[in-house]
Amino acid sequence: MIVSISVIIAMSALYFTFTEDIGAQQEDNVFVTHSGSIIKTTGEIIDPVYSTLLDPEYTESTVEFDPMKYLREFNYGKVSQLPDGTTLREFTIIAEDDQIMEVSPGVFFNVWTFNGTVPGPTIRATEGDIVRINFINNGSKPHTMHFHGIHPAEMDGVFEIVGQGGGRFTYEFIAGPAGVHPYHCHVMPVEEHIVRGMYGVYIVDPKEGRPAADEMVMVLNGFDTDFDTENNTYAANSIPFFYQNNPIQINTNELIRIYVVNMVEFDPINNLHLHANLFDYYPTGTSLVPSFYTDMITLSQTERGIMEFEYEYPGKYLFHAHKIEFSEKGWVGIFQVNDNLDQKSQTEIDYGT
Ligand SMILES: [Cu+2]
Repeated sequence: MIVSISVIIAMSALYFTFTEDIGAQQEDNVFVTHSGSIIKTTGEIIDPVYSTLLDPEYTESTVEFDPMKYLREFNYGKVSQLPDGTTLREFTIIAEDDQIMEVSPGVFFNVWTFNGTVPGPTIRATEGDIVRINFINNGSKPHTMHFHGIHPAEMDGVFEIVGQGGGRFTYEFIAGPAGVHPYHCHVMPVEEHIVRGMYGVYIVDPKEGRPAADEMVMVLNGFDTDFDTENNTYAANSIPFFYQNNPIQINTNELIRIYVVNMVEFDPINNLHLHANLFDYYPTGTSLVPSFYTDMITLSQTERGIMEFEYEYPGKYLFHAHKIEFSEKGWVGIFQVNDNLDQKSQTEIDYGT
C-alpha cells in the first residue's frame, strides 16, 4: 500500500514537472501572412484549429496552388528581340518565406516560395535565348536563385546572396543546354531552403524543337512537417494523392511528354513507375535520342529527365513511386486514358509562344 502511494506521488511529481516543461516550451510563434492575417501557433506546424481559436480571421492557406493547372502551365516570360535578333525572355520572381500552404488536408505548413507557390513557376526558353530573371527577395531571410545549366560564375546564385526585405538581383544568361533543369535557392542551409519549397523547373527547348505532344511537368517532392529530417508527405507536384483523386485526362494514341524532376530531400532516391506501358527516357533531356525504353526510373536529388509514351488502350492507369513508402504517403496518381475518337488533341496547344 505504502509502495503504491509512493509510486503515485512520484509519478504525479514527474507529470507536473514534465507538463511544466512542455508549457515553458510552448511559446506562441506569430506569423503575419501577406494578406495581413495574424497566425499564432505553438510550433512551426500551423494547427488550423488552434490558430482559428486564437484568430477567428484565420481560416485558410495563403498559398493558392492548383496541381492540375501547374501540370501544364509553362511560363515563357515577357518576350522581346535584341538588335542582333536574339530573343530576350524576362521573368520577375519574388521570394517570400511567410506563406502558409495546406500541404495535406488539415496540415498547414510554413512554405518558402518563388512567386507564391511550391513548386515555383515553370520557366521555359529555347536554347540560345537570353533569360533575364528580375529577382526580388521580399522574405525575412536571404535567398537566391541557382539555376542548373550553363552560365557565368556570377550568375550561379551561390555567392551573391540577395538580402531580405526587398533585396534585388538580376540573373541573366544564355539558355542552355537543351533539356530539363531544376532551379532552387542556394542559401545555407541549402537543405532547409529546398525542403521549405524554394525550387522549380527550367525547361530549355532545343532549337529544332521536339515533336508535338501533350506536355506536363512533374516535380517529385515532399514535406517534412515535423522537422525530424524525414518527409511526412510525398507527391508529384506537392499535394499527396492529388492525381489519384483527380486523374490526369489524356488521349489514346497521342504522344505524352513529361518533364520530371526529383526535388525530394533526406531520402537518397526516388523513383517513378508507369503502369501497363513503357516510355522512352531522356536523362536530363539533353539528347534527342532516348537512352532507355523502360517502365521505371530511379532519381537522386535534382536528377531529372523527359519521358515520352502513348497509351493504345483506354482506361485507368496508375503511376507512382515504386518505393512503396512514398506511394503510401501520397506519391501516386492516375492517367485516365480516353478514346481519341474525334482526334481532338492537346497537341494542338501552341507551345513555345
Ligand atoms: Cu532561400
